[in-house]
Amino acid sequence: MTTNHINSGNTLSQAWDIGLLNSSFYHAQWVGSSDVRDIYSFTTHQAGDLNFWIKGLSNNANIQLLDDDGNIISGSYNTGTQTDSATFGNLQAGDYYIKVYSNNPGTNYNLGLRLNLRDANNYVGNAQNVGVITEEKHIIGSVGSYDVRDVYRFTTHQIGDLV
Ligand SMILES: [Ca+2]
Ligand SMILES: [Ca+2]
Ligand SMILES: [Ca+2]
Repeated sequence: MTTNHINSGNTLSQAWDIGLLNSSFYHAQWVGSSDVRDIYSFTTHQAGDLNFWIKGLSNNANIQLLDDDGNIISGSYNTGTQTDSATFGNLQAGDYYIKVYSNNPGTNYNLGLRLNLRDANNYVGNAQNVGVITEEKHIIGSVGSYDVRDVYRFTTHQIGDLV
């Protein structure tokens, strides 16, 4: 555990830059009376569901998600040493801040961010529409750790065997 009190930003302009977030980020830090907030900045290039949290608390601290202008768009405010965790669905590509703060004597925290990309067609609701199938059709895509599934939707106008 680090007890470095000042090495993450105290203002938006001094935010600790995480850079491009395309999967997950973990960081251990401290906030409290001598360092009341830690602000991190990050960028996303694709829309996704962002889960963010702080855990391992010995005193209360809270976490907020801020937009590029510093407006609060989500947060978790549990009391005491409970983990604070929140999910912001369908966060659009852009620049954001995470703010961790505490007025208590101080606490270590383990910050976590996880972004599940919605990169095209990962859900039935945003399936890629292949259109009417009347003959053989080939579609090239990829799936993997950043893109765990691709969902396609198609229409048929006559009864047939799907192979
Ligand atoms: Ca700190
Ligand atoms: Ca700080
Ligand atoms: Ca809290």
